[in-house]
Amino acid sequence: MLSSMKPCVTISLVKEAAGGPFVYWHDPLKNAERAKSLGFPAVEIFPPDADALKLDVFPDIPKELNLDIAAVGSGGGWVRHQWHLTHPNADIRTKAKGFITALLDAAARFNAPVIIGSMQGRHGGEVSKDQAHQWLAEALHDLGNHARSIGTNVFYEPLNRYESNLLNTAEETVAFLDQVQPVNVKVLADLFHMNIEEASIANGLRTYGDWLGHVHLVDNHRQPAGSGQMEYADIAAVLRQINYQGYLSAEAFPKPDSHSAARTTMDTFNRWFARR
Ligand code: LER
Ligand code: MN
Repeated sequence: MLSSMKPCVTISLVKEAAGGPFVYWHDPLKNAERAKSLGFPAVEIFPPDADALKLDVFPDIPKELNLDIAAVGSGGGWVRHQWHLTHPNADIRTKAKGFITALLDAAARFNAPVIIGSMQGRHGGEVSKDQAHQWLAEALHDLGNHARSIGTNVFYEPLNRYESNLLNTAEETVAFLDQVQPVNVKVLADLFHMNIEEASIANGLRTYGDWLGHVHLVDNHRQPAGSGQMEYADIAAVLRQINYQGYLSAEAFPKPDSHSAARTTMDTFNRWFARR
């Protein structure tokens, strides 16, 4: 079967995330135009909060540029407020869930799913691993149900061990999701995290199979795909085998600069992942 994967590139609007692994920074319209000039059909937005996506402040990128919003990141709730879904304080867990719910609502006008990455939090101290998993399961249920009610999805992103200790590998993640069965929840596979945690990134992607909804395309050192030692041939072969039809979204440091990082990613996408 012919598969068609699509390239995408991140734009961060969060000034507190300075130094983070996002390709373009600030001005969403100007940067989406630059992405479009390289042939990207979509952008992924990292907003400070849901208000930043409101009609009066956020440009209608789909209408103005005919680009899609592939996904919206929720990490602003962690970076700016230190809120997360498995925090020992119930009030903070509620704030984290409210932050993501508001983003789902705001992103729905672009049909954009919302990512749960750093907002998943971690266990430790007074919070056992079982307890944290239970809270994560409840959050994915509730947020997935909300996403279903407005016709969108949640992308759950397993992180590497230095960023979370909840679910690090594809095997653990799929076992958890198969048991919890949250609706309208798909997995975001970030190749940088997988490079740290998987014996084989290709096998990990095969394990995700139908759970896979989004990919963060990046090289082993968090720099643009194609600038490191990641083996894209194997990764592309598995994504074709599992008939992955989603985005490969560049989430990488803007090295040597944003536009060059986007161009390197696009060259890598065209070399390994474009339809042929
Ligand atoms: C952070 O490392 C990351 O990969 C983000 O996509 C998570 O929010
Ligand atoms: Mn990521």
